Amino acid sequence: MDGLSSESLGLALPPSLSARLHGEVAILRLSRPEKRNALDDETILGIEAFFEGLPDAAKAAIIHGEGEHFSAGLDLSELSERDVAQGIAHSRSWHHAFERIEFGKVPVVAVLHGAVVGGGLELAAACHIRVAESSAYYALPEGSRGIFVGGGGSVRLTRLIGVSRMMDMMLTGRTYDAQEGQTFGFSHYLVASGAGLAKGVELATRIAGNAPMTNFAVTHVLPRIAESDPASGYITESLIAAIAQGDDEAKARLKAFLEKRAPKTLRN
Ligand code: 1HE
Repeated sequence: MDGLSSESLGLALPPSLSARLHGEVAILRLSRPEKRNALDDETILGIEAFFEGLPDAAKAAIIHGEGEHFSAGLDLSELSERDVAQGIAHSRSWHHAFERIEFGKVPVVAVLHGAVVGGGLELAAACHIRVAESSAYYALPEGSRGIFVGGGGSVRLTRLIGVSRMMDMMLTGRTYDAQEGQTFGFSHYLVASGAGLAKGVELATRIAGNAPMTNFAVTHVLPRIAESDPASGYITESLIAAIAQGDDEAKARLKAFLEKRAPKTLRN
């Protein structure tokens, strides 16, 4: 994948991150393999800056990790000296950064391999699509470290795998492998070791080809509808459906289908 043509994004990022633009897909790589892509403050701010600063040319994004692991989670070496107020501020800084992913400019695909643990799993949960390689495994070692999740996991992971499964992971230190992760909803796609980035690029390129209003509706509106009461959900659905279908892009795509110029929806 490194051989693919791509250009630098020109963003000022810390050395723990690197970014490039491949076609319409912006690719962010966690580049601190010597520390297993542990997430220190600088990296979290860099992730926020990347998603905030995405150029208009980027229509989808990917986040993946260099080395043997996606991410070992929170950089534990930064943790020991924080008092309570600093702890709250730290957790909130992760929330702000990951909101730039979840409710940012473009859909985001996470490509997971090796350790996807603690804050690394919280980061993955903030993305919209997750591709796992067969080497991926998932854990929440916070329990054994005497701490709690702080990067949005209690909201996003409970949505993904349920309170019951998350409780087990945190209380017993249980680890799920890639196959279990696929079954239980951590990942959407499971691929062979080394094939994750290519699959991520394939999916992100397809996503980038959607009408921008559809991508906005799916990433910004759908999750809000899912969490509202049904009556509010139905009316919000009608409104966003009308907005999407009133867009010129939707009209052009429907016309193309009716004139037999668009692909059919076929079985794989
Ligand atoms: C680290 C970290 C880290 C590695 N913070 N430095 N996360 C955890 O509890 C997971 C902790 N890490 C591990 O269990 C292992 O490192 C791994 C299974 C991920 C990888 O093992 P391995 O054998 O490949 O690497 P290693 O020898 O353990 O680590 C290599 C170096 O990375 C080493 O530093 P060195 O200076 O001795 O070479 C490690 O100290 C360093 N390293 N992981 C700091 N996490 C918003 S709240 C979120 C709360 C959490 O995320 S809690 C979960 C934290």
